Amino acid sequence: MEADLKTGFKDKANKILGYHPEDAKLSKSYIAVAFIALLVGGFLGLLQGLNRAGLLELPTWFNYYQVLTAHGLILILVLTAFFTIGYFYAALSHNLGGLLPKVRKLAWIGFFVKLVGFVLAVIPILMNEASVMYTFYPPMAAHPVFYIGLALIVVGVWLCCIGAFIQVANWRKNHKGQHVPILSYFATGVFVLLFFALMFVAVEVLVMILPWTLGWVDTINVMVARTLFWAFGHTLVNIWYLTAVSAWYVVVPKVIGGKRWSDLLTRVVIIALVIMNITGGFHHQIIDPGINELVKFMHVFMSLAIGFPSLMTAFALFAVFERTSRRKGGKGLIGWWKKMPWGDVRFLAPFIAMLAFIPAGAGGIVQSTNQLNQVVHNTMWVVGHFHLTLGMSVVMTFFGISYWLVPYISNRVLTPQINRIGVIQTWIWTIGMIFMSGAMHYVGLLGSPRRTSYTTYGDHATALGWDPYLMLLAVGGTLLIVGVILQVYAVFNMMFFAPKGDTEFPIAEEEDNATKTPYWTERWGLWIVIMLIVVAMAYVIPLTEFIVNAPPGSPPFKTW
Ligand code: HEM
Ligand SMILES: [Cu+2]
Repeated sequence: MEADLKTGFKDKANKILGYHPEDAKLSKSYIAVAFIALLVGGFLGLLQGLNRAGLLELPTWFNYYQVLTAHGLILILVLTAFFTIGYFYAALSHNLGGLLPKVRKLAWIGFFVKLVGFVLAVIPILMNEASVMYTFYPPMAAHPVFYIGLALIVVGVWLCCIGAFIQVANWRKNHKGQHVPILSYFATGVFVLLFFALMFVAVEVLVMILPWTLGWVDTINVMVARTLFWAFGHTLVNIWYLTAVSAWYVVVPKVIGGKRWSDLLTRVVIIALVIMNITGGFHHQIIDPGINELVKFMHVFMSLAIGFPSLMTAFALFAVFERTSRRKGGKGLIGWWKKMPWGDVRFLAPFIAMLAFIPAGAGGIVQSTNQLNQVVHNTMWVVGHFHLTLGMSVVMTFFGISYWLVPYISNRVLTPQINRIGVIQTWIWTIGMIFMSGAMHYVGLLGSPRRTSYTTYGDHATALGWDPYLMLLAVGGTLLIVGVILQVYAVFNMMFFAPKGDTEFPIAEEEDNATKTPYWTERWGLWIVIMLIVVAMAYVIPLTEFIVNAPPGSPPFKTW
């Protein structure tokens, strides 16, 4: 009887919190994989960092390029995909009254398909049959099993996209005339982008690379393959960004006890990012030959256009900080600064992540500029750039999310001890990344190439001049691995050992006097059509050109 009462009470509490045990299990599995990936990928990163500083020679059976391919793949594909899906599925479940059974099933099938795909991709890497880096540019060719693994990962993510679409469509059918709750609206944007971006890479892998590595065709069109890769890869970058931004807009204001900034502006930012995203791919191919300058210019324009919603975001977020702290009595020009909860990791981590996005975004503008790109292209600068954007802005936001999401899906609470570990972790990660990414940027300007195992080029003076910076890189990397260990410890502690209890899913309310968001923001069909038109504008002409005036195709090469 008492037990009945207890479970009855618990059910009610769960309803209020929107916590569904079956859905929580799904998210927990996704998040667990993400953080195991962080642990493994982080250690591989450390090996690279130590190697680049000349401190560690890697064995022939696990050489630098195997490590590098695995590091890139594990952190770029596994960590981010599993975290994003675990996080947004928790949001969909919480917002939309629990996942539909078939949606949950799709996400589970997707989970295992991705894991199988990942194992298939890793085996050839370990056997030294796939040192093609995570970009797998032809004409470098790996063992076909590597690409079969990648294709399965694509299918697994697609299943999760479809699941999300079914869930949102079902809710909309039952809630005619209502706005999709804001985090689910973000999720919709992210899954729409993923769904379409993956088509490019699916065509690249299934139609071009697999037949070529299986020997069914002799040659491959390298330009088409690279272009398809970056139409996907560039979009993926913005998918990470949009995921982080969702927490900045919706969660952080709640954590600091404030209100959300304009709902309309938030939704417009999402729409803008969805429409303008895919079309920036050529900024990764800015010095590739055979692409008309006008087309390159258009892609650069579209890349920079994304700066606009980013500036709107920056404005909105700082306005929220200021308003909230003034309400709490913060005075003067910067007095509000003191009222922020600096000791709360759920605020501190995403806040520093946001700050990091300022230099990170500036570096991105440098790289999108043709002349400046010539200076930094394929140097360590680029590696510094994406450790700042992805490794800092995005991943540290994910860390910040983990301190409430993991307790929420585990039905446990964040203890002061774990919060303290989180705060320490945040500072270690920040300092480590400043060292590592700073050193990478600078040594890149001095000419040190990316994706190159340690060498002094026969004690050439220029190469010797890189050494002090590469040493700083290794120092940063060592701090980061301490950060990785703390973070992974915190996540698994919160998942399995923290005290039981209910944790809130933090979603900020709108301001009391907020104007009503017009219903046109819900017209996803229209946004997708506009997106496809913009994509066609950017890609139809160059791809036709590459195919009609194709350069000689290339046979596969094993360059390692
Ligand atoms: C312990 C923390 C980390 C360390 C010490 C580390 C170190 C490194 C180093 C030294 C490289 C370089 C090399 C080269 O071009 O030769 C590299 C590449 C890379 N890192 Fe990290 N990293 C860490 C964390 C991360 C994280 C969290 C992410 C993303 C979520 C990430 C993503 C990448 C990617 C995508 C590459 C490029 C691989 C390629 O060029 O093929 N890293 N990392
Ligand atoms: Cu890009």
